[in-house]
Amino acid sequence: MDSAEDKFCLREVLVSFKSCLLNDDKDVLVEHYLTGWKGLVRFMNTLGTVFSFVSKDAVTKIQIMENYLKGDNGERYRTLRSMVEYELSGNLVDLTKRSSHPDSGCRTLLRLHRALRWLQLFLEKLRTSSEDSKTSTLCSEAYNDSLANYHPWLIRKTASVAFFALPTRNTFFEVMNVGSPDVVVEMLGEALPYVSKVYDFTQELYVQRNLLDLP
Ligand code: 1Q0
Repeated sequence: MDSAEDKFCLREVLVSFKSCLLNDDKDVLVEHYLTGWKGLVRFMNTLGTVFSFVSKDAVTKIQIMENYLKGDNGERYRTLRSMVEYELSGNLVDLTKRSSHPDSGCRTLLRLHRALRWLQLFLEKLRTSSEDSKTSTLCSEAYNDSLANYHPWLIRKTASVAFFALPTRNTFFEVMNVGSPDVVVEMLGEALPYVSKVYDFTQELYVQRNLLDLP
């Protein structure tokens, strides 16, 4: 069994998103960004096997990014800005069709970035929800306003079925391992602005470099 220290705590995960902001929020450290994602995946794994198709894809993408970080050009992948500069200037990104660089850092990170928008919307809905709110509804609303726009019908359908397996709002709050519902709401209020900053910075960078539609 997990010891108390091993138990997932959402506060720590969200803090990773704070610690990945650099230079007055004008850059993001890839390593800490991935640490945040790994924590989220750990959380998702506690929700049951229904979500394993989601966590598998997230793990694959985290792994692709970690391999770049560990590779010969790892220093170029230290921040999002340096990754984008390096890959674009070296023609290492497939811009219209996946071909010679099907798993570029830019396209892989874009998938995580879109998922981060879902997370931001979902946690904000949880934070402001009433005690009797249905998590499946909150989750699917957040999904429909974000990730669903990039997913084909079959994934949308599978996701919408999986959402019914989500635990209740109270159980969710307990698994977060932060404290009473009031404390969770307070923690989310403090931590979510950091997730938003990371999201906004990435979005701006991708808009500037015209990278939002990478195949
Ligand atoms: C809490 C419930 C989790 C619900 C997650 C919502 C997303 C569901 C749909 C995801 C389908 C993923 C299947 C694969 C999709 C790929 O095709 C797609 C595109 O990639 P590619 O290479 O085919 O172009 N991949 C993605 O869009 C990336 C999806 C990654 C999703 C990661 C979501 C992880 C979220 C974890 C957070 C756990 C919950 C934290 C809440 C804390 C509150 C206690």
